[in-house]
Parts: sequence; C-alpha cells; structure tokens
Amino acid sequence: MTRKALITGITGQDGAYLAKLLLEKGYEVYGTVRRTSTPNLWRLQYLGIVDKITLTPCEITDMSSVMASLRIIEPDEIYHLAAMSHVGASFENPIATMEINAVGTTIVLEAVRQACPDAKVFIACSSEMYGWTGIEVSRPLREDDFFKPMSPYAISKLAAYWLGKIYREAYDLYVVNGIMFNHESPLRGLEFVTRKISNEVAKITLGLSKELRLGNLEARRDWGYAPEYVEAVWLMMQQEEPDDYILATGEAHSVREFVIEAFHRVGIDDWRRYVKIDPSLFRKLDVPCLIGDHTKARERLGWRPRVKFNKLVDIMVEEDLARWERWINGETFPWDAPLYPSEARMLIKTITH
Ligand code: NDP
Ligand code: GDR
Repeated sequence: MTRKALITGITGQDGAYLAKLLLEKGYEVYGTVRRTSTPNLWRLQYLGIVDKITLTPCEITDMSSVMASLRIIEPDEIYHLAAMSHVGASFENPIATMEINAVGTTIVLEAVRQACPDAKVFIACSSEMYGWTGIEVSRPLREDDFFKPMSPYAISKLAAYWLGKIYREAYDLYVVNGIMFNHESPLRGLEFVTRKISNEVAKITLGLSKELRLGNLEARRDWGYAPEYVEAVWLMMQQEEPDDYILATGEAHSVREFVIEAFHRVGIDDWRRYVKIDPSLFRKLDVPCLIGDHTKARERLGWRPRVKFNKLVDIMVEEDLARWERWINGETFPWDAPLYPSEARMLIKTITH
C-alpha cells in the first residue's frame, strides 16, 4: 500500500524539500495551504513538484478545517511544520504567534487523537526553545538540557514541544519532536538573515543594489543545510518508538562571519563599504549563541550533517547569483526576490509602551 503523508506548511522551505523527498520515496503527498489572496507556491514550482502533490486548503488555527483534512486524507504520517516562524516578528505579533504555533499544534494533536490516532506525527520544534542558558560556553546543547526561552516564538514552540510529549504519554500517540537548529538553503525566506545576505550580495555583485542593511552581527548560530535536515525528519518518523531529537551541525558562526564569507565568494573583501547597521533590525532580546549536539540523531538514526558552513554560504550565494543573472537575461521562473520589498521600505514597528 502506498503510504500517505500530510505536510502542514508545505509552501515553506522545509515543507517543499520534505515533499520532494517523500515523493522520491514513493509516498502520496498532501499539503495544507492557507487560503490567501495570492498562493505562495513558488518553492514547489521551483522544485518541479507542484503537480505531483495534492494541496488542501487549511487554516491551522481552525479545528474543523484540520479535522476535515485528516478525515478526507487519512494520512499515515503527519509532518506538522506550519508556523509563524520568524523570531523577530514574534515580538511584534505575540498573540498571532501563540495562536498559530501553540494553539495550532494543540489543534493538530487533538484532531489526530480524534480522527486518526494511529497516524504518526512530527512536530517542528526549535533551538530557540533553549534561549540563553550559558551551557554553550562549555559544550553544544543536548536533548535533556533545560530551556530558558527569550521570545514569544520560543515560548510558542516550547508549548508545542510539551504538548507533543503529553500527547505521546497520555494518549499513546506516536509523536516525534524534532529540535531543529537553524537550517538554510536557496529556498529560505528572504526575511531570514542568511538568505537576505546571499540575495543582497548577489545583487551588489551585479550592480543591482548598493547596500545590505543588517541588525546584530555578533549573534552566533548553528547553520545547517535544509535538504539534509528533512532527511533526518523522515528518519525520525521511521523509528519503532517516537522520541525527541536535536538536528544541528555542532558548529556556530556569527552573522558577521556569514557576511564576510558571502562577500568573499564574489571577490569583495571590503564588505564594510556595503553593510549598514540598522538599529530597527535589532531584536528586543536576541539569543547570543546557539550550538547543538547531534550525537543522538547520529547514533540512533545514522544521520550526520555533511554540508558545513563555508559550503552552505557558497551554495546560497551561487544560486542567488545565478537567479539574478537569469532575471537580467529576461528569463521568467518561480522565484521570490524580484517582488520582495527592500528593508528601506519596510516599517519596522517598535513597541515602546
Ligand atoms: P517557513 O516560514 O518557510 O514556512 C512556514 C510555513 O507555515 C509556510 O508554509 C506557511 O504558509 C505556513 N503557515 C504559517 N502560518 C500558517 C497558518 N496560520 N495556517 C497554515 N499555515 C501556516 O518555515 P520553515 O520551512 O523554515 O520551517 C518549518 C518549521 O520548522 C516551522 O515550524 C519553523 O518554526 C520550524 N523550524 C525551522 C527552522 C529553520 O531553521 N528553518 C529551525 C527550527 C524550527 P505560507 O506560505 O502561506 O506563509
Ligand atoms: P533565527 O533566524 O531568529 O535564528 O530563527 P534569523 O535568520 O531571523 O536570525 C538569525 C540571527 O541573525 C540576526 N540578524 C538578523 N536577522 C534577520 N532576520 N534580519 C536581519 O537583518 C538581521 N541582522 C542580524 C538575528 O538577530 C539573529 O540573531 C530561525 C527561524 O527559522 C526559526 O523558525 C527557527 O526556529 C530558528 O531559526 C532556529
């Protein structure tokens, strides 16, 4: 029998890569999409898989909508990725963040319990849940370390994490928590720092932009490569018993290092000429450093990250350069950047009271 997988958040970076992987493995792939005035299918089109999957309109905060999807599809595996995933934006939209990420996950779990309790569920959790514990000073973070969240986003994901554990223990559901550290790719959204850098560096190289506006350059993150992370997500769901796993590379680099490396790729060493520090892009609170230990995933799943920092920067800058060159040559193809407003034209709301 062909296995059926339902991916919530299939239009996002991970959803698109995971859909491709599951199709390659012979799954029937379904994905939820929000009813928006303009569909956001560019990643699925970019990967050439939009016609191979079935999309179902679904608002993750609406129980009846989620229940209907589960009852119609009867999935064997549910990958719950849909989220308000921007940490900085969660300070501006804390209520929506909690509704989508925490209540949304409760709805998914409750709907599974009622509609298809035999289905396996993956929940996308985050390294942000750890916040700043200080442990990383001596060693990378492990699954059993404590959490000290520093943003509404982190708290919403911590709620999702604990709900996953509770549904696993109380109702015997197969629920896996993937504690994922940052993972990037050419399909990363432009609002995240790595893709913002690779996109702007490509434009600067081709004379299409003059500056790159950034916030905190000193933050250090453990950046991996997204296509490898979705492989681990699938492996987690194939284990006899559900569990919690960290996905990380075990190395951290600063935003500044990412900038230097990206400019270096295009032969620009005087990166300071182009980088402008914009105070409105600093967060109210920002975790200084996050590094994860993937020993458990390596030992139990046989997974290890292969693409390291320099290679990741290379992949992202090369692909954005190639895209802008195609754009200059008048080619049309599914892609986000040409329509994305520049930071200079975005009003960043800062709450002062
Ligand atoms: P993206 O932001 O690229 O994708 C988020 C997805 O969620 C999109 O498909 C989006 O739809 C959908 N979504 C958002 N709000 C709703 C809603 N109210 N109802 C239905 N769908 C909604 O995230 P990633 O692919 O990068 O991440 C996937 C998951 O993994 C997220 O939960 C994220 O928090 C988590 N995560 C990601 C990490 C990373 O480094 N990428 C690390 C740790 C955790 P639309 O296209 O319409 O906006
Ligand atoms: P993060 O990713 O918050 O780690 O969340 P992001 O790329 O947004 O920020 C990483 C670090 O870069 C600093 N930074 C900037 N960030 C953005 N977005 N824009 C800037 O201009 C900028 N300048 C500096 C930030 O302050 C931060 O320290 C991602 C998301 O995918 C989450 O969903 C996921 O849970 C975590 O990774 C793990």
